[in-house]
Amino acid sequence: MIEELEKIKKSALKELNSVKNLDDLEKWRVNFLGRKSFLANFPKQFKNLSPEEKVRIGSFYNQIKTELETLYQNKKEELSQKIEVLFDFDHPGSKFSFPSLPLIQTNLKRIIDIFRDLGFYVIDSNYLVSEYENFDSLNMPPYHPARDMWDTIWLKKPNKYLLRTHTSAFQVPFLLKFKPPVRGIVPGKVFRFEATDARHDFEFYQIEGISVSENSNFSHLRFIFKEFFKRYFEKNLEIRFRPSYFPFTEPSVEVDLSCLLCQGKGCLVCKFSGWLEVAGAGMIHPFVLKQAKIDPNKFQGYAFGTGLERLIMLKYEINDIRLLHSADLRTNEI
Ligand code: FA5
Repeated sequence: MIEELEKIKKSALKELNSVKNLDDLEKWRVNFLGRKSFLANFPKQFKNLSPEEKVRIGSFYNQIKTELETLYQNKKEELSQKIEVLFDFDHPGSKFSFPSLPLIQTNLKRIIDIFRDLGFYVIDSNYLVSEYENFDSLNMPPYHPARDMWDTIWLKKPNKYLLRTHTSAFQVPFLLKFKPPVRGIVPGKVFRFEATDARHDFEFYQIEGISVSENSNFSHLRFIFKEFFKRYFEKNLEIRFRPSYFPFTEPSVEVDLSCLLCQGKGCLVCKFSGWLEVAGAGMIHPFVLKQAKIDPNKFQGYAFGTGLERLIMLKYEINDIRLLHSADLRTNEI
């Protein structure tokens, strides 16, 4: 009988070792300590034993039973503290990985690197600017109707301050700080009080480019655009320069790229035109050069402002700009 008890103890310890969760532990309890278990029914054999054997085997039986009950309690406590992580091997789902950096940051960094390679300074700038910086310095006095081209978020206090509607607000501060000949970019967020749709958001990023020297001219601007697009998109895209109007450039153009989302066939993003506007540009107006204390008879230059999200949309074939600012992690897994 002693041998039988030892055998049961051995197999109970062995099985307890492989118990990994509370369900299995309950099965173990029923098997070794439950009403129908060998141990629970063992005392029935005592009636055939002599009084000495009853004492000897009975105390050995009690010792084993107490030991197994204690082990059971300890294991129960240990398993109750563990949070069980179950993995369904039949339906493992798709791999989930956090992007190291969101699309906006990685692409902005790439663009900054391209312009650095093309010989442009990079400067940081403020979101909050004065009315003079955003409008007056750019040839748009208070009565100028062109101010309506930018739906503006004004501050109540201090008044005459606003969230910049475009990075062009930094043309004059940039040129005051760095004297010509100079080339630089001002990347950053801009804000507009406007309704959103697939290609417009109320806050987005622009990259302002400025180049002033004795002979910065329109063909330089075209070259910089072509080179920038080639390096950024890593292929040759069709570029279109369309005559346009900005009070701070003369002549002015809008720059369009063939819509990669629909291969030029027409879609909601390109408003069924086959082209997507990605930048405004032109030769800097003499009025602006004078604000920066630069002699327009001696120096000339070009400027451009391109929208970062529009470029990302084309590169990654994203058909709604709002996805880029949403919390949907799938957008950044591209
Ligand atoms: C401007 O903001 C001018 N400051 C650009 C400029 C700079 C002209 C220097 C001349 C010289 P515009 O409002 O068109 O222009 O915006 C420029 C670019 O920003 C657009 O081509 C587009 O790519 C992007 N953009 C404009 N509005 C939005 C919007 N609501 N959402 C996302 N991107 C926009």
